[in-house]
Amino acid sequence: MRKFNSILVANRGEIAVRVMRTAKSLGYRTVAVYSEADAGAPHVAMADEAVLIGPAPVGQSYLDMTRILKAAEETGAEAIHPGYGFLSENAEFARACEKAGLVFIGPTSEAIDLMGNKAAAKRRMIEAGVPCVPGYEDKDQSDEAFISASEKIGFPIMVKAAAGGGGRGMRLVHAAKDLPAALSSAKSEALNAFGSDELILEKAIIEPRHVELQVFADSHGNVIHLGERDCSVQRRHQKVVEEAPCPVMTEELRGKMGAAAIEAARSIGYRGAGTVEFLLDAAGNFYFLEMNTRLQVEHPVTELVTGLDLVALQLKIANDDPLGMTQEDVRLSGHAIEVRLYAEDPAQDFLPCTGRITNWIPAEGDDVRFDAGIVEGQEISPFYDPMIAKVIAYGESREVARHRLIEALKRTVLFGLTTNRGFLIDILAKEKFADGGATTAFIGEEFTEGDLADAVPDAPSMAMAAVLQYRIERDRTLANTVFVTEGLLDWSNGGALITHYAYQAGDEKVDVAVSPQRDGSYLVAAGEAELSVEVLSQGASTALIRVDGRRHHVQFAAPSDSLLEFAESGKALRFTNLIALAASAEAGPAGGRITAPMHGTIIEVFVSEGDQVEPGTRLAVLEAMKMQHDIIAEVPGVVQLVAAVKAAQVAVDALLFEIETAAE
Ligand code: MV4
Repeated sequence: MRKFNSILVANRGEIAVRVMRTAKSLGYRTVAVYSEADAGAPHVAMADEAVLIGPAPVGQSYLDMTRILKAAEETGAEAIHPGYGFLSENAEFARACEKAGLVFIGPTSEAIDLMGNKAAAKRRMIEAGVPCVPGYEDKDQSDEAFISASEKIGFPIMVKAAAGGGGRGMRLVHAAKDLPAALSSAKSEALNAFGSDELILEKAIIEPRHVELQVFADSHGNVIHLGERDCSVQRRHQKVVEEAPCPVMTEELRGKMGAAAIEAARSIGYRGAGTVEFLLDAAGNFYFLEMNTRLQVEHPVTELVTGLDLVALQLKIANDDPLGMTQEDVRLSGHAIEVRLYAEDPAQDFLPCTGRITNWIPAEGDDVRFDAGIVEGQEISPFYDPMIAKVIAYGESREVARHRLIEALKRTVLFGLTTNRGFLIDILAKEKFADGGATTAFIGEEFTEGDLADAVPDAPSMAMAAVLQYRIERDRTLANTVFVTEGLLDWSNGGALITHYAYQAGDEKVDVAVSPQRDGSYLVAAGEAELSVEVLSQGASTALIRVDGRRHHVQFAAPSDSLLEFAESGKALRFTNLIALAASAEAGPAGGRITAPMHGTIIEVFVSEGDQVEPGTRLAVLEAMKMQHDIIAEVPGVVQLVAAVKAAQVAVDALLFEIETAAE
């Protein structure tokens, strides 16, 4: 008999979907919890039961233990899987589950507490003989204690928040004279961010790799590792690319790191899935950094190289069953690489982007896996992490996996908002990455601001965009016409008709003139250039187009009369026909739901929830197409929802405000 037969997943997005996939396949009843913003989300549709736990903000929904425990009680759920983030590493939540008679699918609250403090964790790991970075992690937090420790450690030194993670409260100090200032600023940042100003010191490892070992421990004393993941490619302490195995791993080093990771888990009586993070230096020395007491975002690369289902293993352990396998049973084969596809704008310092995903056709294949928590038409809201999907490719070799991943990213249809897709392709294509030489310094070294800036469209792209816009308009017009003679589709009796489009290209406005030819091709004048364009095939969102003899596989979407979204090889361009835009500028949408009229950046927000507004009240300013646009209330009422966030990127049609009109 199993200890539990129903599982509440206390999470959202791709990880909630991922956990339920395995739970369902093993015959568990699944319960989703969701916020008002997620009513249409796939994790809700997928679950056997779903409970609305509150409004969009996480403090009132996914982070609210009381509401989640109440949902479990109401639905009779017997176990809770926390996913990652939210309550997954919250010892208090693990305790509360236990107290409520629920199985928490994760480690004990004691293990979470211990690993939640870097100083305590390091002291235990040193005791257990796990290699740690030389440093200082004692209770004495006086400047004198830190200064005298720094003399023994030697510079450069990393100052880190004991309660922290993700680089917050972290300072790199090169010389003794800079230490006191770094200590005081790190203390106040740590206190602010984590509610504790406890610090540790570590010798700074130069250009390390981030290599983490996946471990599993059951309640019968069995501990195994499933090899490593290299997560060195990060941006501001956010992982961007993860892979297994690590490109510079050897059998011997894996044996040593694996033994250290197993010892780390065994020495604290760990149970469940855990990840032991190490820094690996250029000489092959490795140092324990911290242990994550949850299933990680990047677990799929381990699944692909081991052939194991990590969520299934978690469920087995939570049922108090033995792992049923030994270290010798773990076989690593091939290579897997994962990238995190985000709704964010690399050209605007990676600002998150909110709005609707209007087109989403993932290029799935045998060795390509998409872990997505979104469906076409869904809104990426400002309330949660803007990750769209994880894209993971497997190959017999690293090179095969890398090329499969690039192709999958290129062939995926994705429109509606700005994403980091082009940036991901650029990373995967860099020689340094292809050679397996990327360390934690990779992105900083390989990408300048210029590399990340918006590409200025070239003449062939403008020509293809204009022809596509022309054909979409033509087909719409013809749909209302009774008789069509094939050969006359593009041809009027009076001779060639020329249709003009005006596109913004960098700082310039370019006139693009499309003239259909008798043979079905198009002659296009784009600024100074003259091009011959043939549409060889055209589907709903893809086309094969020949421009001056060169073939282009492109993707497109036309969400409105003026806008054509266009992508080639994963590089997205947005063509707004300024002529059509001017014509439609007056006809704004009426009513209480205020959406963004075009893609842009919110410069200012003037109202808060509960404010009374009148027709004409300025709600916000949107900067788009190098101009500022006032967002104006059109009905009197009370502001019910403010989704517009100052400095945030928004896509066309993204919800900005909801105004409840006064009752009659
Ligand atoms: C370090 C380090 C060098 N030496 N500690 C960054 C976040 C946190 N997880 C640990 N981090 C680092 N700790 C010592 N003693 C360099 C980093 C680091 C880093 C680590 C992993 C991946 C990317 C990184 C980027 C910058 C710095």
